[in-house]
Amino acid sequence: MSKNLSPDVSECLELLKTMHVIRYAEEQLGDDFAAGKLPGGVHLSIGQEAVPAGICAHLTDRDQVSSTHRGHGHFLAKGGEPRHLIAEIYGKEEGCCRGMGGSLHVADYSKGIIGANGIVGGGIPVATGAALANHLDDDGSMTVVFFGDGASNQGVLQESMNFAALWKLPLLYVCENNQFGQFSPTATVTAGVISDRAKAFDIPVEVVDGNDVRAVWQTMAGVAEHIRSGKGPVFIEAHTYRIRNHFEREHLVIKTPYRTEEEVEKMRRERDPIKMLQEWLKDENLADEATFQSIDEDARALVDEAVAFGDAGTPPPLDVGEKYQFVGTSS
Ligand SMILES: Cc1ncc(C[n+]2csc(CCOP(=O)(O)OP(=O)(O)O)c2C)c(N)n1
Repeated sequence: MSKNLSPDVSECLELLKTMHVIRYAEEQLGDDFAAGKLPGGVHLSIGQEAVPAGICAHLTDRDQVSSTHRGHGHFLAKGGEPRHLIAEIYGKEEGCCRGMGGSLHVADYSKGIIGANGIVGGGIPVATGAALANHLDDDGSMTVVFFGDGASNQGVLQESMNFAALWKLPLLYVCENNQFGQFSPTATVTAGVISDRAKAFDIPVEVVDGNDVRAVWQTMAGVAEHIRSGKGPVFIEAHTYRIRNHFEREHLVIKTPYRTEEEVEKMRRERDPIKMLQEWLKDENLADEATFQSIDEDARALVDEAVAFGDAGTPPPLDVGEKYQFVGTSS
């Protein structure tokens, strides 16, 4: 399925910018949470940015993505506006769901972002329905469902794979195997090889280094072509690593460590997808520090603008329940 096609320099720089925007937005949200500024919690995907960046680079607004509780990166990589994400998480009317969804439910249908989901595996049946619509529309569009290694143990994944394989749905399963499900190392709660589950349904499988954005991009180039040509679903297992805690207040509730500081530090040092791409570009003499700095500054400016937009946003109206939750109650 591999097309042997690699991203060119300008595509690499685009990928770098996408990863920077995700990183800055999430670092900002982590700081905001610590400062008590957010009305809800956040699950950050810092360290995992290469997966949504490399996958979504091959999607258009007509394609759909469904996501997880760790969904900011999917939202941004699929073209969601940083200001709509930040305003949403700040609980403002200008957010992508009018501040009613928060981090766990970010969505923007105009961009094909059909929703993050707080229920582990909950995005899988939603994506199956979207892919059925793609199939019936027969317009070359496709759906991607991102989910974690923990979600691979949910029964609904098997139901979806059975249906998608039989109907040859244009559906891509992307399992972000970040080595943990909440506070449990994956190996202690998940039997076998995750992508082998797809083989039981004759769904083609690709396993990729999910911290190497060029590898993810390259894998997706072939996979998207395969899916769009009507050959049915594909399963990608992307190996990556969650640098941050499961959620931002984890240290207050988890007393028994499930990984060492040294391990996290080593991953941060050696396997950061942003550093990995920059080092490769430098080693190949394809980009220099000045280019990196300018991309970094552009990404930071986008996030700063998003924060200002969110700060200036409108708090929910006092009649919020009546306005958004109940239909047809007022005459
Ligand atoms: C159906 C369901 N069961 C349990 C939970 C609690 N929960 C929230 S996140 C999580 C771990 C999910 O792990 P994984 O799918 O690997 O995603 P990751 O957090 O690693 O991104 C669990 C068990 C939930 N939200 N939904």
